[in-house]
Amino acid sequence: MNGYARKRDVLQVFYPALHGSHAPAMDLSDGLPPRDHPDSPARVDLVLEGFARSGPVEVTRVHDLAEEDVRSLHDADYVDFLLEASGALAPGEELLPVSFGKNLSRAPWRLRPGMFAREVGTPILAGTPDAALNSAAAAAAAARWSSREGHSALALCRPPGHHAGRRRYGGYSYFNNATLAARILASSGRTAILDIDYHLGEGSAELAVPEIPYFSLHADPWANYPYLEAGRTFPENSCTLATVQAGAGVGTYMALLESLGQGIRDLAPAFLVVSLGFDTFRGDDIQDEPIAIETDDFARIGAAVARLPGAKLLVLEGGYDRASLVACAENFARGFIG
Ligand code: OKP
Ligand code: ZN
Repeated sequence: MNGYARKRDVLQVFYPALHGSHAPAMDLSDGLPPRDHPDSPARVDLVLEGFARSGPVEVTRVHDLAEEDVRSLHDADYVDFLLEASGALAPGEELLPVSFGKNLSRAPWRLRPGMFAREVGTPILAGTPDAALNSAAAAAAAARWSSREGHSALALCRPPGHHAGRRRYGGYSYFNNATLAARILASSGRTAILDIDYHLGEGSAELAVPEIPYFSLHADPWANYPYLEAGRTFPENSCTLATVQAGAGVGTYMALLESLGQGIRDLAPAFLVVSLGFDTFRGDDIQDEPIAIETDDFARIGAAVARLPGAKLLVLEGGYDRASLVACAENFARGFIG
């Protein structure tokens, strides 16, 4: 059985038509001078091109804004803030937090990012909420299709979502696309999330519930983004977290993935949401502690994911090295198809 588990091996792809309305210019989170923002709109088409090279795809362009779905996952004042703040911005203007962690609910909207933001790498622009709601809509549409058909699908979400918490944005994420997809799928059958982005999706971990457990393989989250504070914990009966040590090669990586996979096999889910990041690639400079995964290695990763139980809902997260994205995605898809 191949990864798509369809009679004709056509991959259903859900493409957020509005993602380009979020195009941040700079990422200030590593200090000055700012670097070009890694989450460029081009990423989506590069990943699509990689999948399309591996075999036939059927692309559905999604135009909706999943506001109702998103409001079922995130707090009302958080969603309201993003919509209100963006509505007041000039074209190209990027709103960033000025100070953090205060109760700023009565402050002017320009000071309110610090209530909800994790860092200064995730700006709000005029087009950000539309793009983020549309990204969530692509995940939701893929989940609804998958729950109806029982087959695997790909949601080309951008902006990503796995760092977004119930009332928190950061790590280029505003709404948690993968968790939303999982909640939708869970009404049709047992569902779990597997996160193989380079980074821990601490938003997904925070939102995990025992009925929809979260499994993640990631670089050390204290030494890499999301740079957890000492002592930070996650719901233990809902999260299985595994760390890839700095410098690890594909052998170590695959062994860790296999052992996480055992936990998923034990659950025998009908649906597996896969938070799929290509930023584990060796050349992706988002990594603070580089690991040695080559473009070819994504074929092994794709094959290992395909062997796990359940229809797979692939939800795009990271992957920023534009020169390698097509190859990483193509190899993943080839391995996944088998
Ligand atoms: C989002 B996703 C490293 C800076 C990291 C933020 C990374 C967000 C990653 N020096 N800045 O998980 O791919
Ligand atoms: Zn990442």
